[in-house]
Amino acid sequence: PIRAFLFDLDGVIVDTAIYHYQAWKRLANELGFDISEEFNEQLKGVSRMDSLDLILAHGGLTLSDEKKNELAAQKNQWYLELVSRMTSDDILPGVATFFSQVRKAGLQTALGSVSKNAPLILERIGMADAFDAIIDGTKITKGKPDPEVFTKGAAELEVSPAECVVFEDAVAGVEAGKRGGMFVVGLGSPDVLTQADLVAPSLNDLTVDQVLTKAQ
Ligand code: G16
Ligand code: MG
Repeated sequence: PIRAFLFDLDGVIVDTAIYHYQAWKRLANELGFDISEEFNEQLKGVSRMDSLDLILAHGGLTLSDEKKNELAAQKNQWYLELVSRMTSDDILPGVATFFSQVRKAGLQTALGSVSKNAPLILERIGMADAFDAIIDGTKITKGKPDPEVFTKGAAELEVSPAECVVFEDAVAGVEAGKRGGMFVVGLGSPDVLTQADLVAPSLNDLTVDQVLTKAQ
C-alpha cells in the first residue's frame, strides 16, 4: 500500500521557478546574452551549478571554476532578494486542502527538493512544520534526475520506494521519481511530463483519494 507522499517544492508547493528564471535571466543579460522561457524548462529541478553550466553553454562561454562560483553566488543573492518577499500567499492553489486530506488519510510526507534554500522558503511560507522529513540541497550529493533526493526521503520515513508517491512539475524530477522506483504524479502538461504515471495541471485538480486509487 501507499504510505508516503513525497513533494517537490518549486512548482508544486510554491512557484519559485519564476524567481529562479528572473535571477538567471539577469545574470545571462549581464554576460551579454539572453535565455528564453522555453530554455528555462531545462533548468527546472536542476541544481544551481548544473543550471549555471547549461546557461553558460547556451551563451557559448567557458569560465574558470572561480568565476563560476562568483556568478552562482550573485544569482543566489538576486534570487534571495525575491524570496525574502514571499509569504503564505505564495503557496500554490489547492496545496492547503490537499495537505489536510493527506493528514486525514494518515500518510507520511517528505519534501524532496534539490534547493539549498528550501528550509528558508518553507519558513517564509509558514510550512516549516508541514513535513515529516525534509530532504533539501544540503543533504544530497546528486541532483535530479538522480533519484537520491527521493530515495533519501523514503529512507528517512522508513518506507520502501513502492510505498511512495512523488509529486513533481519538472521533467528531471519525474525522471528522478521513476528511477527511484516510485509512482509519479506529474503536475503540468502531459506533453511535457511524458514519463509520469498520472498527470494533472496542479494539486488543485487532484484529491488524495484519486491519487491513491491510481497508485495502488
Ligand atoms: C529547485 C529549482 C531549480 C534550482 C534548484 C537549486 O529545485 O527547481 O531551478 O536550480 O532548486 O536551487 P538553489 O539554487 O536554491 O539551491 P526543486 O527540486 O525544489 O524543484
Ligand atoms: Mg519543481
